[in-house]
Amino acid sequence: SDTRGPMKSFYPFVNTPLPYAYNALEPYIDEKTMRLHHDRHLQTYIDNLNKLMDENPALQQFSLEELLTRWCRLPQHLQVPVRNNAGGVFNHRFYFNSMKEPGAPCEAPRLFDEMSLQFKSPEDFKSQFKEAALSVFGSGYAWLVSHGGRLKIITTANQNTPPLNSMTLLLNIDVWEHAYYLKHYNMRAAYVDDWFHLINWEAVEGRFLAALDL
Ligand code: MN3
Repeated sequence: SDTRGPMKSFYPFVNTPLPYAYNALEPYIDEKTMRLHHDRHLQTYIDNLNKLMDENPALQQFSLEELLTRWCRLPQHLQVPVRNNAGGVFNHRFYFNSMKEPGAPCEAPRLFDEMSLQFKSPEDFKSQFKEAALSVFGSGYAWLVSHGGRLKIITTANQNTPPLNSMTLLLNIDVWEHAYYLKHYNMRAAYVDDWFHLINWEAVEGRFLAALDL
């Protein structure tokens, strides 16, 4: 899972490479967008988080995930910077790791069964997820999560992360304009439609099964 075990990461954080080539998501997401998004936008969150933790060594004991569950108990002047920068690192990694090159067969049989129970069908899930992604005012994310044994679609503003101690995160889409503006201009709906071709359903299925403790 992305929120437990070997995926835990600690200060100093490094910008791990994408799990695919920068142009692997063409034609749905272009190479230039991926280079800017990973090498500049994510890098900036990593640099800012490392700087914050460099200046506040008491934070260095916490993993990325722990920062995201503890930010509200930190001294007040650290709360927003930790939430924004740790969130910016976590949310981007989760987004990049939730995509793969288009075309290869890639399914999530157990999750699709559950979607059929809870959303009528995987197609109904898609339309509800798209609606959520379009509903984010300004910058943020739409997420598929498992919460109390139910699949839920939620949104977060800015770089806020859903509560990791009560929800299992399954999938997210970054709807900040930098995720799509070079190719799709201001047409977020076209970006979301294209992004559906890139979902790494095997990874999402893995997170779903881990949440069931299978
Ligand atoms: Mn982004």
